[in-house]
Amino acid sequence: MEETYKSGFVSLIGKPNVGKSSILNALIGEKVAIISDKPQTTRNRILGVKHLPKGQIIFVDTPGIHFPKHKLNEYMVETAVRALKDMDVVVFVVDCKEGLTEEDTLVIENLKVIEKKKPIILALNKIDLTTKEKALNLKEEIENSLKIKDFVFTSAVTGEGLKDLTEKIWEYLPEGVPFYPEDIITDQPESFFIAEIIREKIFNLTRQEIPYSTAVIVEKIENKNGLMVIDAYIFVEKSSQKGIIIGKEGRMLKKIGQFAREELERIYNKKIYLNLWVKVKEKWRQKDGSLRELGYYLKKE
Ligand SMILES: Nc1nc2c(ncn2[C@@H]2O[C@H](COP(=O)(O)OP(=O)(O)O)[C@@H](O)[C@H]2O)c(=O)[nH]1
Ligand SMILES: [Mg+2]
Repeated sequence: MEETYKSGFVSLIGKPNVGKSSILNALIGEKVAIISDKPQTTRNRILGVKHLPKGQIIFVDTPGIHFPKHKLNEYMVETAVRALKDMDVVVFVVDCKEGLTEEDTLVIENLKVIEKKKPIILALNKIDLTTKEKALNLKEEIENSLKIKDFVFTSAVTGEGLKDLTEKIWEYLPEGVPFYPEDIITDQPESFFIAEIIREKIFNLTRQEIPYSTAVIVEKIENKNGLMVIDAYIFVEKSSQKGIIIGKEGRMLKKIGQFAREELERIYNKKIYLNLWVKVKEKWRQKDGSLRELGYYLKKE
């Protein structure tokens, strides 16, 4: 019998830093979402389309579910929780090196609401860092409080289990039509993606409150004679942070710009000129108006 075409939405859900975005990129085979070794890197819903011969899996990467301290974090958690609705399959990602934490329990509470309605597949990620025995203990612990359909050991770093994960998702994917054309792997505008790459460099290069107090907006992209000219603003919450982002003799800003430019040149295969400015937007993480200006808002349901 000929296999019918399947398509559906699959969200990657979990606490911060378990490897959701890394799994998304590894599954798609291209960088769609930014990654860092710090929690709360992802702030928005990030879509990645995996095209298969007989179907399409539309992955929805989400911010980690955590206990929010700022309005920005409330937005992030709400974004993740909303991504549980209208999904065909949910992939619950845990870090099996770390084991079960309070934040995982918070994720489980949110998943309990949908456990009867939607198939949940558990991804025991970072399996390269621990033993399968430990990972299975974690799985059992989770199964005490949550109904899962299946599980898989994964490593976004070595690629272990990713094919397995795709096959398990496939089993639960409904019949459907393609939602996106073959050449589309994400729905993010170029300006958003470039801003994310810049934000990733800030996450990787700065410490403590700095990455969390930073937002990036790409104001202008101009393509001329094979050159891409980008104007972008980095927003921080106070002037002391502006000083840190700029750095001694402008060295930090230069480094952020250089790392972002180098990666963007590789991605777009073009020469890039990146203009960066740093601006203070007082306490932007706490203010509805500022969050909206920076693109962190949800439509009313
Ligand atoms: N060793 C190892 N590290 C991983 C794996 N998956 C993700 N990471 C690392 O974990 C950190 C958080 O990854 P990220 O994808 O940003 O997590 P997210 O917050 O859940 O999206 C990064 O430093 C990744 O390189 C994995 O399977 N094995
Ligand atoms: Mg992420």
